[in-house]
Amino acid sequence: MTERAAVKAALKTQAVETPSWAYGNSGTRFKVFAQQGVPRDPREKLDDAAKVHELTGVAPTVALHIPWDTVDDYAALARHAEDRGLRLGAINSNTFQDDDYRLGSVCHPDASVRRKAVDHLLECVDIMDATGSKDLKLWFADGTNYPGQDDIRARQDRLAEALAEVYERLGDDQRMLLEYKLFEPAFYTTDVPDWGTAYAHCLRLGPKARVVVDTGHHAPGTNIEFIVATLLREGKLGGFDFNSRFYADDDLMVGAADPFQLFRIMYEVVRGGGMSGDVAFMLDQCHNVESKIPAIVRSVMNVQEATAKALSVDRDALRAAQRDGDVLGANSVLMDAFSTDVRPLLREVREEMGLDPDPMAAYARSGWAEKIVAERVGGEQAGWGA
Ligand code: PSV
Ligand code: MN
Ligand code: MN
Repeated sequence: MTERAAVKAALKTQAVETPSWAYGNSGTRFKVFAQQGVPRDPREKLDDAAKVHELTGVAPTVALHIPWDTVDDYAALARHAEDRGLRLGAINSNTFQDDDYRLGSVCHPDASVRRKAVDHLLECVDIMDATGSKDLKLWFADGTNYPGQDDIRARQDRLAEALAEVYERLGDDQRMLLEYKLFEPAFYTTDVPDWGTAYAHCLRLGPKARVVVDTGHHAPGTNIEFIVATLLREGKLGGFDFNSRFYADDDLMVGAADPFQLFRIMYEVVRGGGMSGDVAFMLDQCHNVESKIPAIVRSVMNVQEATAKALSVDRDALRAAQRDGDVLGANSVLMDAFSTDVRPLLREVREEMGLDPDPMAAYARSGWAEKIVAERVGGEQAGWGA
């Protein structure tokens, strides 16, 4: 296989998971702008996700969020997905929306609230059994706002205890993906604030527990690719929640704010053997002012572009320059790959997959946007949170 053919083959097998909540209305704490044609239930979200997969060919799974995507029959929902060429992906838990969780969920000082939270996580594993989902994705809003509010160390003990109970419940092929976030909604301490804390818990739990890197969850200036390299080296990178940020947890389209950072991350993924299928490439975005489906298509394409550039790095030349201590030469090798226009290559990849080479234009021509606006009348639109 030529190098170009190998790059194309890798791009054809890469899978990007789209989040059910990105198809619904979302906003800031100031306002949610409703858009016409937005899904009213989980099935309609899957219908939109199927469109994204049809256009890109590389978005075969959809992450669910419970209870936002609650249905009576999860096996039937999985069949609805299958009928559209999709599978259900990670199950995201939600222990941050009930009044009971004012002081936390699995880290709450009151054992009865912790019990409620753990029961929800166990229910999520039941749902995974019904949907065939492999990953349980955990993000906790737990934390404190004021020094002294609660015992930092005791909260870690409660967290460890809760995670251990859920870990025990996982099936052989199921994984627990633990996501960290620097701050928000808590402003003084967050109970899983960084990759080190997530890693320490995952290490204790065992091989089925891995860390999720949400690209919007770090302090400004954090070298995310270093974290990626380290987690991959330790066999503990479970996946990504891809999005862009200019300031904090902005949840913008991935690759929009800093395509160079996305390339650097993808280079470490490629370098560290992360293209094997073990690392989940998920999107975690909210589209507030832009149209949902084309925004998700754009994000999928941005991941592909960064991946294509990362796969195109001349690794022999890079190794040689690094070995020779050729600082500028090594940097040039990497920059050459980043500066390459990979869009023609991706157009070829899509044509070889029987797809339109330009998914954005194909969506605009498809009539889907007009169809959902005409058909999805009445009922309540789904939002980030319902
Ligand atoms: C909240 O910060 C958040 O954006 C996390 O990144 C989760 O992955 C996502 O919501 C869904 O719960
Ligand atoms: Mn996330
Ligand atoms: Mn987030």
